[in-house]
Amino acid sequence: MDEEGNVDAALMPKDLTDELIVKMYRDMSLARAFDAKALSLQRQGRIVTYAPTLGQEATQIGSCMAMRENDLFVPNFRQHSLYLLKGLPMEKMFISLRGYEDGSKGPKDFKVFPVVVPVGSQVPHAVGLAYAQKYKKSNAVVVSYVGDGGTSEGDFNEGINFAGVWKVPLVMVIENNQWAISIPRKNQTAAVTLAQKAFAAGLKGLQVDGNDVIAVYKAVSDAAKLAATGDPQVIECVTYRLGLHTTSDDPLKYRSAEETEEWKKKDPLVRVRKYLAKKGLWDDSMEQKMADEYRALIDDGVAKAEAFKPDPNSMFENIYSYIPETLKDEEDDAIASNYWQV
Ligand SMILES: Cc1ncc(C[n+]2csc(CCOP(=O)(O)OP(=O)(O)O)c2C)c(N)n1
Ligand SMILES: [Mg+2]
Repeated sequence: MDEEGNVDAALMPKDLTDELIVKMYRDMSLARAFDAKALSLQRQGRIVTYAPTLGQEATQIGSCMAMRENDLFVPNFRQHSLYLLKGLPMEKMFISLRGYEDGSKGPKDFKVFPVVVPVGSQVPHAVGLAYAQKYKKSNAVVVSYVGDGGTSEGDFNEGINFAGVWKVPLVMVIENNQWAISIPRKNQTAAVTLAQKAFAAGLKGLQVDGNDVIAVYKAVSDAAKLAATGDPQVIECVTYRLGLHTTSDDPLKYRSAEETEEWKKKDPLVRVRKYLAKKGLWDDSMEQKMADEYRALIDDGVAKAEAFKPDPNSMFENIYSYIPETLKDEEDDAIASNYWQV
């Protein structure tokens, strides 16, 4: 799909109905509305540091929609939309962003792993999880995400190397948003593409327009089918981080406003909306209705998250599978001192 919303009909995935494309647009819009709210709350001191997804919605929603119900997701720290799409309630999104682990606990059989911050460290986990699917003879495929910067890490290269040797059901999505904080793509690697890093590990690598939700959907659907047969795949989605690295960052210190303006012309939402409008599937009143619906959903989530009172003892959970003696002593002291009762 080009920037004017024109699609090459010969390349259109057969299973992609108009209804699904409307869903894609709605999901991308929810991701963007959530993102705007999170940024605003951080600026008011109501949530902790936040890594925006602005501009990267097609990569995330297209890849997520391409996977089947029982497939598993191993993100890094920027794929907030996966949690929303896979069923994490809105209030939990904000509870998590307010710093409470309770927000990461999804519904039963939740398919998305928690956020990880050490860059690249999710890749060996994803490969191990994919190996476990093969071992258990489950037909689930694992999709994992890494940034352009993350592909320079040992973890990424070690991970895909083992994926090739073990022939695991893995789709590795490289979310190439052109920047790793202040390091531009051209200073990240001399490799012509990031997709080609797959070849050294014996995997297939494909580069796709990461701002074209239909292209991402097609590439990841095809890759998932191959991965399920023990043929792991790497997909590089070429996109752009329109916003800040995180709320602790000021991109104007290291990149030009002109560059960002150029990428705004490739906005992944605008082209889908143009496509739908041309087909008579979307109009201004639907846009307004959706915006009102999402505002209510998000405001309700924020209100519930701000009313949430964490159990102070929960800070001792989720670290070990059991509580070691030393930590137990600290927990006992904390309970005895009642120090959180202020
Ligand atoms: C091992 C490690 N080194 C450095 C950092 C600090 N850091 C956080 S995000 C980031 C850049 C990541 O860039 P990229 O992989 O392109 O992902 P993006 O943030 O662009 O989504 C860095 C250097 C970290 N979290 N972990
Ligand atoms: Mg990046």
